[in-house]
Amino acid sequence: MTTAATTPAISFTHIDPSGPVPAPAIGWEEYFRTTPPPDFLEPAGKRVEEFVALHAKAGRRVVLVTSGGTTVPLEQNTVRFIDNFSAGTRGATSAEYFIEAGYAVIFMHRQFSLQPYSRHYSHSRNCFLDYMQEDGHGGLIVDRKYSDHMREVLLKYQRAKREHLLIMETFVTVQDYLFLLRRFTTAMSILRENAMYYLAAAVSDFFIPQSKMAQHKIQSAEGALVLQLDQVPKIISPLVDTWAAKGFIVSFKLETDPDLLIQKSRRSLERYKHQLVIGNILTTRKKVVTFVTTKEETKLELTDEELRNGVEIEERIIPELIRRHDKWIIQTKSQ
Ligand code: 9Z3
Repeated sequence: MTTAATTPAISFTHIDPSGPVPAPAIGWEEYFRTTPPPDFLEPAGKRVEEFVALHAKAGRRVVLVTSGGTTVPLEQNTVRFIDNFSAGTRGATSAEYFIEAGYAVIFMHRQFSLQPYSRHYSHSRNCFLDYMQEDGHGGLIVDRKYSDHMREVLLKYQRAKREHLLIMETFVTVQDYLFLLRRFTTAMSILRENAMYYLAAAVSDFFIPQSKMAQHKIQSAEGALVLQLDQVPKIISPLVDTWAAKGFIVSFKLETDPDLLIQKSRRSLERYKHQLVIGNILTTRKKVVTFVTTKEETKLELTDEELRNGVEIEERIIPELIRRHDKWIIQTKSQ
């Protein structure tokens, strides 16, 4: 991080219309020109390139799953940041179903958010020690009441590892996310229509550009802090037009107001011209999602009983997506 310190960005114009006029959103080219890349970008990019080459050779489909929320740092030496909601359940669960269906998965996730396979245990109310027991001979075993389920998860996890079907890379800030997304999608472009992009991460719409960010911890001596955030460049645009040539692109739209969901999903499709938006409402996201294309809407919904029995909506989302990806491949190849 090299940019010089400036006064922290101030004024939140949604609340204070009489405040300073916000800067127009910068384009993605300017964003990448003026923002230093994270120092882990290249090693991560190389690992993903190798992963893609391995699966391209095997003729296997590869899906990039983004998962978890991005942070927006307020200071270059970051003490405070704004966070985006997301536990990473959608992404981690979907990754497992993709692998089961034969895809290789690039799991690009927020550090410490849920991960495939370990998700079954990591955010449980149990401490990991609760799953264990002494075996009476000085060793440890898994408590009998958990072992059937744990064996099932373990076997799936071991297969994913043995067959190199999963690579995991992490981001924290929205800046990390944007750089990784460009690097990974560009690396995947050799897969053409065999690639799917499943953008489930909750990405901040607003941020403080490097040039306007305080270098050191913002001091409280001057009283209240008012923030002005710029708009994050719309990254789906170059993703669709350039980076992910011919890939099948699925984005998620998150709303809290059900009246806005379908129209906002449609607008996103019209704007970026990708293949599918999956709309979901914060409070019902585990029970119902709506697939929106320019031609139709399809609702996938679990019953209360299914939810109680532990059915996961991703179990329905992924097969439906694969069906659409199959069609996309046939259609794109015949063009
Ligand atoms: C989603 O809508 C995801 O389904 C959730 C999953 C974040 C709701 P959890 O991780 O939640 O299982 O707890 N992701 C996309 C959110 C987003 O930022 N979408 C942007 C938008 O709505 C467009 S890319 O404008």
